[in-house]
Amino acid sequence: MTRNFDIKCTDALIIVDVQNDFCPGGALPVPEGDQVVPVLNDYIKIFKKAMAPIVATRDWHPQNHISFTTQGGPWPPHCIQNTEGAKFHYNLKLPEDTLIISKATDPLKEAYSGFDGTALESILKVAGVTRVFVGGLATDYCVKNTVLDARKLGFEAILLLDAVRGINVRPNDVKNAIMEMLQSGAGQATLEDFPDALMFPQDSDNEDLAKKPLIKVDTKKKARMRPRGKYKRVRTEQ
Ligand code: VGL
Ligand code: ZN
Repeated sequence: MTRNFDIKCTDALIIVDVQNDFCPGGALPVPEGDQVVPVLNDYIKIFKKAMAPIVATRDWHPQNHISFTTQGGPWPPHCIQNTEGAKFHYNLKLPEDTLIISKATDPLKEAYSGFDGTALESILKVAGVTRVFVGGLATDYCVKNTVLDARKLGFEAILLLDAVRGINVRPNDVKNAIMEMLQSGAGQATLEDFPDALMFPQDSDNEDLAKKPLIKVDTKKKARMRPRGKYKRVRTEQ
C-alpha cells in the first residue's frame, strides 16, 4: 500500500542517534548503520521544505555511564560526550536550525528514549507538533523507545522503515521492535509515501559522498599554492 503523507508544520522529523559510534567502525556499530544517512538526508529536505521542525537526538554519555561494561552495564563505552564517536555522521546534512537533544547524560540512569529526561515533549508541544516521523539508530533500542514514548505522550508517530537499522542482539529483536511500535498505534512509511521525494535528484551513493570532502581540501590547497601575480612579485623584489 502506498500512503501519501503531506507534511505540515504540525509534523516533526526526529532523527535518532545517527552518531559515529553507532556506524561501522564505531564503538557500538549497528550493522549497516551508515546506510540510513542518504535516506535521512532526503527526509530532511522534505521537512525543511514544509518548514516542519527537525530534531536530532544524540546519545551523550559521561565517561562513567552505567550502561558501559566498565561499570557493569551491557554495552562497550560509546558516545562519550565531546568525543569523535559521539559526533553526528559527517554526511548527515542537518540544517542549522536542527534542534539537538542530548540524552542519557545522567551517569546512573540508562535512557534510550529521546523523551526520557529531556525537554523534547514540552518543546514539541509548545511548537504545536502533533505527529512525529522517526528514523535513525538503533531500531531495537533508541528508535523503539522514542516511538513508544511518543505514543504514550499523545503524539501520532510514524516509523520511517527505510531510515532505521537495528542491532539484533537476539535474531528477532528488530522484527519484534517493529511489531511493538506498530501495535502501539504507530504508523509506518518509506520515501515512496512522500510525493515530494520524487522531485529530488537522486543522491550519489555513499562512496561518492565519502570522496567529496577530500576533493574539496585538494582544491583549496591548489588555490593557496597558485602564484598570486602582482602582489607576490612586489614582495620578492623587495
Ligand atoms: C543505543 C544502545 C546503547 C541506541 C544507545 O541509540 O539505540 N543503543 N545506547
Ligand atoms: Zn548509549
